[in-house]
Amino acid sequence: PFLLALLTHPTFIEGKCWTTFIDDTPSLFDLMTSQNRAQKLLAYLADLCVNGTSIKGQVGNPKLKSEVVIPVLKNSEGKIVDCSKPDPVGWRNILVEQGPEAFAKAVRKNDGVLVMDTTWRDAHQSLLATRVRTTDLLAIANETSHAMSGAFALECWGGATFDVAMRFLYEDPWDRLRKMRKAVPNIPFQMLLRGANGVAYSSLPDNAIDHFVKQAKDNGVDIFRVFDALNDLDQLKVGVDAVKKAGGVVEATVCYSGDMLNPKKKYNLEYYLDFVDRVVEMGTHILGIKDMAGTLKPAAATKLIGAIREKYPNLPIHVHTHDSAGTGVASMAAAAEAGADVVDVASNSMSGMTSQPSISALMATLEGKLSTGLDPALVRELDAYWAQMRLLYSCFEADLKGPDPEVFQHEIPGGQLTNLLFQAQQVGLGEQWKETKQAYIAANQLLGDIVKVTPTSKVVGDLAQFMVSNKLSYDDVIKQAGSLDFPGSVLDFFEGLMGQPYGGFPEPLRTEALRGQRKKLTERPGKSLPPVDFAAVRKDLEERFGHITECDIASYCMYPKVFEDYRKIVDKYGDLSIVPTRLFLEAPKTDEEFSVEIEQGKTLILALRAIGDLSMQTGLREVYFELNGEMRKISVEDKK
Ligand code: 3PY
Ligand code: ZN
Repeated sequence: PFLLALLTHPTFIEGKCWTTFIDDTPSLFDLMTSQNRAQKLLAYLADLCVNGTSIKGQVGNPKLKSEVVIPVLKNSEGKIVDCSKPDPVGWRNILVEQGPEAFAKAVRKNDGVLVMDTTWRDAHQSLLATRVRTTDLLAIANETSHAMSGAFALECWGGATFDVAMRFLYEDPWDRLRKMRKAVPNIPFQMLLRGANGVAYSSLPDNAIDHFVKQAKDNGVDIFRVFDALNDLDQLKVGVDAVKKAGGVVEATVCYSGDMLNPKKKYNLEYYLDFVDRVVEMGTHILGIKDMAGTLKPAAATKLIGAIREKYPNLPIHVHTHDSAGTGVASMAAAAEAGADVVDVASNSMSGMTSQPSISALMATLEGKLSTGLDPALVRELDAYWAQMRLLYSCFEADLKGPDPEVFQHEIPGGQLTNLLFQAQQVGLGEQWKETKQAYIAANQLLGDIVKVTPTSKVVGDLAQFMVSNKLSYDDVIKQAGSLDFPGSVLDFFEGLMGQPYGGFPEPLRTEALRGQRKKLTERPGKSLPPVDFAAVRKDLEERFGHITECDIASYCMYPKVFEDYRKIVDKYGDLSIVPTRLFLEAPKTDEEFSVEIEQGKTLILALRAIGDLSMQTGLREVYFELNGEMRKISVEDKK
């Protein structure tokens, strides 16, 4: 690339090159960098043309064929809102100026009910396999900062978005966070933190959690919803303490499981009230109630939130649900009327079923009773964008057809339900899907009716799939436990690597499954993990990858292999987050012109001109692009 930059430089072409020309012409290096970038981008596109998509989970191509249109926002009075800059007004101002305690007090004092919009995190995690890319969030950021300026928060980071960004979208999650923060300075950002697991699937050393949370806070996260997948308070505390140290808003969270209205169920009102007492002792700014499967029925919401509100009049309460059964709007309305300060919703086109309930439906339900502080017209206008995104990302849809109250029986969390359904659809959705749901119920009973959310929901799901593929009933598992080759996640759970379940582990199943080959932890796993030596990690990564930031170190500690693979992809293809989504997922048509802004003010005009024949000797094909008027040839291995 440097030689190309030199040879194409006008001074060189004119033959006026002098001996110190290279040293005196730093722009050559910029030119080299952009030519290098262009070359890497062409390498990605050429591979897409020859081998098709490499994005896991993609079935077919985006349904959206036209350019994405950014809606012009018109408020309820018919006035057009100027969205050329972000809105300066919002709840974040109180937080930044007065700190977390004052923010929490102001939230509690607010009349009406606030909403958190989950569209940028849980909604697409639950409906579109977490595949929404940074570029598509930034494209609507200014409009969002205006339309949602009265929102409690945007949930936009953490959960599965962290590893999916690197693993499947070839993006840096930290870069996403910084860019979103810059584009939306007025609305608080919330992330989902899996307690002592950070954003991973098992426990990390405590200092890795502290380090991760500090980077998250410094790069733009304001509010941390901290949960533990077994409601294990020791595990939860690791996350809570990390957020306190980093100066963030703590939303310590209880996971709602089962059905509180059913007296035969394990998790009842006493259980939740006791948990809340402990969380209040631990010190939290806000109480989170996380109904990850959507089994919190409206009457249960009234009872649970009503009881907590009575006991803790000053504690801000924030409720989360999934709309799998179709009861989400009613449950969130009931929660709000029982005294919740904040409830979770998503943009209409990104709501419903395994996602959060619809924002406009909730606002209409509460009309005349409780105000959300949002303009319904602006909220709807914003959704015109998300309707297009749903088509753009159609190739990741699990294609749910309607709400299904069967969730009250199987209790599968929203995100996992879409995942399991997607897998079942790939093999025809017949008997096997029914069997998987039945097996999930049996697996949960075998494991002791545990709280099911990442990562424990995976344990139940893995055991269910193991039972289906080996044709094992509940009784078969009990009888044959000593000789079955259980999935790794089940053994991890039995070992205690995910914490301690309420009511203890099921015996003798645990002992028989572990067969003395693994320990039985009685304390949280992080207690016995050696702390991370950050200096050594930095040295190792710098030797292998060159420039390394604190955020890179945090990524590596969370997901070593995923980070390494991601850096290799970036080395090969450059920063792919700048590529428009349709082009990222679908090969361009021959002679179709498209543009990519590789850096501010530097746009490449591209067209695919031809794909050559396969060379039998080399296994390569040549792909011809026109780039800013010049022909470029890229050789690609044909993997098909
Ligand atoms: C996650 O942990 O990613 C979740 O969304 C759990 O509900
Ligand atoms: Zn959720």
